[in-house]
Amino acid sequence: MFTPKYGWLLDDVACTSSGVAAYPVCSRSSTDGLCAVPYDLVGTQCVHLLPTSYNFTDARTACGSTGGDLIILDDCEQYSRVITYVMEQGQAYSPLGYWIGGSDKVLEGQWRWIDGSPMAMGLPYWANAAVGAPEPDNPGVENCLELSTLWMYRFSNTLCSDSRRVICEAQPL
Ligand SMILES: [Ca+2]
Ligand SMILES: [Ca+2]
Repeated sequence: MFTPKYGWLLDDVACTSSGVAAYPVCSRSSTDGLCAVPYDLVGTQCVHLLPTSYNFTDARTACGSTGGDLIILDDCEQYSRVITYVMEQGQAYSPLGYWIGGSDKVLEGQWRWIDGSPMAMGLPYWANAAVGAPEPDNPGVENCLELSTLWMYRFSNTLCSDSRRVICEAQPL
């Protein structure tokens, strides 16, 4: 039968009591797997949505000011988790899309992540609409990568000068 000793809801002992070896509720020593504010842990990545829109270059700078950079989505499971997170977080907004960390600015048609790694093309990442050309389209014109809300959060290239909301990624602590 439960009998509080100190008037608390749980029958615990004071943190200062002698003879108590370790009480996790009294101290927290590990931050493994957690993310620095304002980032949230989403699967294996620390993710943060910026509250306002920027062009692609300014989006990278804005992510940098929060300790990260544009997110890299090169794993399909993680891509799915982040989409779910964005849909949950972005309900109050009606954006056209979100910048993520890829472009073909260096060499037209050669899509790369901002860490220099090559990007997978086609499905399941890139949008392939029933009308018009599949993404990426408009060669030489659209050189920056967004998750398009018009295309169910699939990849689309668009003008780097366009204004989009932003998904930032930071390294876990
Ligand atoms: Ca291009
Ligand atoms: Ca496009």
